[in-house]
Amino acid sequence: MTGLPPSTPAVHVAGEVARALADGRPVVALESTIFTHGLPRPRNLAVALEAERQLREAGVVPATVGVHAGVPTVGLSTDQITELSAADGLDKVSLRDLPVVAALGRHGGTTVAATAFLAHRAGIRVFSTGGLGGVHFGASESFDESADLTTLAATPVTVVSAGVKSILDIRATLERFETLNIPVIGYRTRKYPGFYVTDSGHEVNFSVGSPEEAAKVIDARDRLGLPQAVLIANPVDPAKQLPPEELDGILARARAEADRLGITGNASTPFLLDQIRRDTGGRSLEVNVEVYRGNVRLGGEIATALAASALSATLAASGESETPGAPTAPAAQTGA
Ligand code: PSU
Ligand code: MN
Repeated sequence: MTGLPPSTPAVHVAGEVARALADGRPVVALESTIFTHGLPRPRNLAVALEAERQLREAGVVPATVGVHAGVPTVGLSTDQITELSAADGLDKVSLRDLPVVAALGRHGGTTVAATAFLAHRAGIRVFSTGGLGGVHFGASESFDESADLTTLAATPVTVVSAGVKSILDIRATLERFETLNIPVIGYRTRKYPGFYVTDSGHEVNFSVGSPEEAAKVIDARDRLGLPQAVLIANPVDPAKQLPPEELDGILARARAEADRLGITGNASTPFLLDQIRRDTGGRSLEVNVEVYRGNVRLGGEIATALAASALSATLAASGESETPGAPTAPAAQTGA
């Protein structure tokens, strides 16, 4: 693969996404690490395409974000998603990797950090993912803390997740969110979700009860000119979680195996998740998919509420009257 010709835009925004944003219709960004590094094949592709379909059916334009042949892309095509989900040796691209992978013309799956950056740059306000990066156990010695944290402190998007990756030090991560001025808001709960389980055992200080209420918080953040992301923590349905009483044992066994094999750094997440999947006979994978579905749904609802509130603000400013509660998003365009 060669480098980019000088005329190539730094970021490619798909036509469908650009048109929706220009029209004020709802758009939700989706990350690609989830299908390039997070989920096993062939389920990864099915989940990536299902998320896009789910959004379209709700009248929301999906914008899957990734790097294709060196082009940071907001709104990968179905062919590109298919190609990235099957590619071997593809890079996991956090924000610091973005210029390198772009310059070298490589393919990459973007993490929460890189996806949030690209989504915001394209003008997308809402991003749905599974679990965020955060503070690893032993970080006070290893310094292993995800760049998701510092990036979210400087990127005013909204990220819907089911908490942080299950293998992380959740208490320490919540402390870092506080230090970095990143609001963490439970969706209809004050219990911070634990990704595979509804309740991590940690509390957050606020909750919102509806997509409209979440949209109000986001609008307030924007009016204040604050640069931080708003995190919406959306727990998995309790009926679909992993048995909470089994989780500690599952995590401890996965960690012990990683220690035994000396697996560290960014190889540790894929290894641990795979261990957890084997240990649970595949149940963790089903929960992971369910968690993502719930976050995609809620992201779509929040994006729709934000689009409606922007529309009513525009109507109010132009002196036109607005039918209370009426604005609905026009159907999504399905063309590329
Ligand atoms: N959640 C998972 N698997 C993953 C990730 C999250 O269940 O692979 C990815 C996300 O893209 C997140 C990234 O942004 O891991 C964080 O990785 P790191 O800790 O290396 O920054
Ligand atoms: Mn790390």
